[in-house]
Amino acid sequence: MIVALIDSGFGLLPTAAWLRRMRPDLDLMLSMDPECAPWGPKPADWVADHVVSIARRAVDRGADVVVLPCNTASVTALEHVRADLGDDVPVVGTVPAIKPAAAVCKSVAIWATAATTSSRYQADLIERFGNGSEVVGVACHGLADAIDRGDREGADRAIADAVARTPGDVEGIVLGCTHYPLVADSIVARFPEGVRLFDSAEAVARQTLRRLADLDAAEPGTREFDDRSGASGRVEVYLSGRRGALPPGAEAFA
Ligand code: DGN
Repeated sequence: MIVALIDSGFGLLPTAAWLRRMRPDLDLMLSMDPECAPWGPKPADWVADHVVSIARRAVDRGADVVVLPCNTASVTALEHVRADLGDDVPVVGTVPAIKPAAAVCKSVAIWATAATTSSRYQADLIERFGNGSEVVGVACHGLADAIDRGDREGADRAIADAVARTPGDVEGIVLGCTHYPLVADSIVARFPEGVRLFDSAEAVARQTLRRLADLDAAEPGTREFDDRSGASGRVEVYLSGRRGALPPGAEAFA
């Protein structure tokens, strides 16, 4: 079975790492988009069309399941991708981890792209799962982009700017952009009194495995389940654009 993960850039890595840890035999197809990243500031219609076409290409290349380990893509494109691919290909989206955060923290900040913090979807999640806690959205301008470019100073500036707009008594930060776990240490270092971070990567990986199991149960034996007795699955990386290589400086976050 092949699992395709689609994000503008390195945000898909934490979910890929969980999948790899839990099911090392799975084949992974990682689609990143250095040519058009970041998606956060782009119009929602553009992101939806763009993500639909990347998902379609992944299925043409053999993906059995499509995962959007990207909040921006999930709030803007998830339903479009599901409608486009139909019932045969499960599509797994990402939801900011508001529920687990609000269950244990009285003051919560959701750090995410402007597309996510301003979405109706996020407002609904706060309403449903806020649990009476103080929950505020903080748009982190330029942070995902700095991470993709391996720009540590730019990432530190974007983090400092987000800290300045985060309530001083915050107990938990929801990493509502899948890029941000890659700079978790730098975020925690800004809160000397301590703060808890919550992200969705493990939950998205678990949901993906549930959908794979559903597929296998619905059509036993019709898909190739790679049984290479403990051998690692293949990891294929697709990058958009003419650069054809990891963004400059990317190794700084490796
Ligand atoms: N990783 C994406 C997210 O979770 O929202 C960020 C997308 C972007 O391009 N800024």
